[in-house]
Amino acid sequence: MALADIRQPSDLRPLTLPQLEALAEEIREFVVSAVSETGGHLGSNLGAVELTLALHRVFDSPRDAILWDTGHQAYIHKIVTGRSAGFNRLRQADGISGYPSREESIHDFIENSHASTVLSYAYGLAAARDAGQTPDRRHIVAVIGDGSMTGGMAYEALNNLGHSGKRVIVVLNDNGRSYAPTVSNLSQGALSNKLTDIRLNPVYVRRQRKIEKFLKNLPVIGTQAERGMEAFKAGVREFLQPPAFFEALGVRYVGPIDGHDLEALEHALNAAQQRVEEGPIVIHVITQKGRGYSPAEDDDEKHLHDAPIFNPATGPSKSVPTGYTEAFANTIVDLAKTDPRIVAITAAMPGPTGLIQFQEQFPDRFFDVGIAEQHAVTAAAGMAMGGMRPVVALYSTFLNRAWDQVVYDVALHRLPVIFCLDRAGITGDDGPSHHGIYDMALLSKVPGMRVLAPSSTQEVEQMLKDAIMLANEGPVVIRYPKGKARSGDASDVGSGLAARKLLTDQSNTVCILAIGKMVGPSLDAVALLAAKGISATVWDVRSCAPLDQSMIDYASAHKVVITVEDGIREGGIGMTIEDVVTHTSGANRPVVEVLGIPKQFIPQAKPDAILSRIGLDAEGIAATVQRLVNK
Ligand SMILES: Cc1ncc(C[n+]2csc(CCOP(=O)(O)OP(=O)(O)O)c2C)c(N)n1
Repeated sequence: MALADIRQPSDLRPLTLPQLEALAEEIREFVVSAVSETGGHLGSNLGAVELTLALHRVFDSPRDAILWDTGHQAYIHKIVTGRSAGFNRLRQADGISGYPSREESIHDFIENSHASTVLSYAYGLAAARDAGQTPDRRHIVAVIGDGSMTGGMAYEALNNLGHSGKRVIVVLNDNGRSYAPTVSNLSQGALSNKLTDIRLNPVYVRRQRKIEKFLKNLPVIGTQAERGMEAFKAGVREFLQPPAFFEALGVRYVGPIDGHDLEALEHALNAAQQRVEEGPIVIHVITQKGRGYSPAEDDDEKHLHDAPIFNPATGPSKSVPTGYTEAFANTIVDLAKTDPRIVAITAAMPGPTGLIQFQEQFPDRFFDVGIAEQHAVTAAAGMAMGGMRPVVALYSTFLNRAWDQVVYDVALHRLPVIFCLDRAGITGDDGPSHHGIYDMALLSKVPGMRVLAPSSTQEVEQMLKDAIMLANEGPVVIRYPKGKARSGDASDVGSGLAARKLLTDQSNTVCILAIGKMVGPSLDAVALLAAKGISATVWDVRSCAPLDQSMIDYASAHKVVITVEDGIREGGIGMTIEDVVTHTSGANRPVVEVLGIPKQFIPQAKPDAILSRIGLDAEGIAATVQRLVNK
C-alpha cells in the first residue's frame, strides 16, 4: 500500500511489516520533499515516522487521544489522518498548520506549540474521562520529546500523574536532542555511554533476552506477563537512571525501546495498554533525529530540526545567524572579550538565538539550561546576585512563560539581568503561538524595567553596549524581530535611553513615533506621502520604557501624533504615549492615533503579508496619516 492510500489511521492496520517499512520510507521522502518546498520542521519528524505509525496502529484515534508535546513533530500524524494533500501549503496562509490544529482535524487536540505542556493536558483529559465526561475506554497517550521533558511543567505534571495514579500512557521520544544535545540525565545524550556499556554487559544481555521473549509472547495477560514485566523492569532498573526517577514518582517505566523497530514499538505500546489500568506508565523510546536523510543526520548543530526552503538533493546550507540575530551574536562576543562578568543563558536554543559563537569562544560562560525559561530567568537572577552580568537570550513568545520570574525574581531585586528577545513582533509561519507581541506591553509595566527596541543592526550593537552599563540600575530588555534587518551607518545610532529624531518637518502637523522594526515602514510612508505633498516628522522611539520626555514634549506640539509598534496595541507603548501626551499637553493637545497589533490570535502567513493586512506597512501608515491630515 502506498502513502496515497492512507486516508485514516485504520488504513494502517491491515499492513504487513514489510509494507509498513516501505510506507515509512515513502513517508520520509514525502516529508523531505514537502518541507524542501515550504520550509518547516524536518529532523524531528523524520525521527518520529515509525513511532507515529505504531501509535496509530495500536491506538484508536480519536477515541483514544494521541497528544503531541509542542506539536512540531506531528507531520506524520497529519499524513496518516488524511492531510497529505495539504502539505503543498504547509505553514502557508490558508494552508495546513505546522502544528496540530483543532480546526483541521478531530485527531488533533493541542495546538499551542510551546513545549512541555502535554502531560498536563493528559492529566486533565484523564480527569475528565474518569469523571465520565468522555468515553470510558479512552486511552490517553502523551508523546513528549526528551527536550520537552526538561521543562518545569512536565515535571510538575509527572509528579501529579504519579501521585494521583491517573491512567495515562507517556511516550518519551528520546532522540538525545532539543535543537542542541538535550541537557538532561534522563535523555539518551547523557545515557548513551552508559547504554553502550550496558549492552556489552553479559548480565544485561541475558536479561534482555528474557525481555524479548516476554515481548514476543504478548498479547498475554496474567501471571506470565506479570513475571516477564517485573524481570524487564528489574533488568533495566539496575543500570539506568530513568526508571528509578520515574518509578520514584509513581510512574512505571518501560524501555529503552528502539524507536525505529516497528514490531518492538507495537509490542511495547500494546503491553502498556494492557497495564495502564494500574496507573501512569512511561515508555522510553530511543529515536534518531533526522533519520534516513543524511543532510539531517549529519547536521551537528540541530539535525535539521527545522529548515528553510532547500534543494532536497543537497539539503539546506548551514544555518547562520542573520539580521538582528547576527548583530546580537557578534556584539555579545565582542563585549564578553573585555568584560568577564558577561555570561549568556539560553533555554535550549543556542543556534536560533545566535549564541553558538559565544558558546565556542566562552564555553565556561555559556549556559544551556534546557527548555526551562522560568529557571533560566531566576538562574540569571542568581548569577547577577553573584556578580555576573547575565544576558538571557530567548524568543519573545517564550518569555511569556517566565513573566512572574522577570517581575519578582529579577525586577523586584533590581538585578543587572539583560534580556535579549529575538523573534519579537509578527513571526509568521509558525502561527498564533509564535508571534512575539506581548513583550513591550507587559515588560514596560514592570517598575524600573528599561525596554529598548532597536531599529537597525547598529542599534542592536549600541543598545547591548549601553545595556551592560544601564544594568547597574536594574534589568534591561532589548527586543528585536526576525528577518531582514535595517542597516545604516555605524554612527547612525542613538544612545542610552534617548529617543532619536530622524526626520524634521517644520510645519508641526504630523509627528510619527515609530518603534523598532516599524521605523523602516514609517520612513517609507513619509516618502510615499511626499509625492502627495504631505510631510511629517519621524522619531525612532528607541526606549519604550522609560519614554524620552523630550520626544513627548516635541510630539505634543503637533496637530497629529501617530505611534507605530509591532506589539499588541491594547495596553501597548502607543497607548502609554497617548496617555502621557493627553495628560501633559494643554488645550491644544494633538490627536493621537495608535497603530499596533490587534487583539487576535493571528494565523500563519508571511510576516509582511500580516503586517500589510493590519495596516503596519508603509502604505497602511501613509493611509492613516492621510486620513488624519484630511480630517
Ligand atoms: C516553551 C518553549 N521554549 C522553546 C521552544 C522552542 N522549541 C521548539 S522544539 C524545541 C526542541 C524540542 O526538543 P524535543 O522535545 O526533544 O523534540 P525533538 O524536536 O527533539 O523531537 C524547542 C526548544 C518551544 N517550543 N517552547
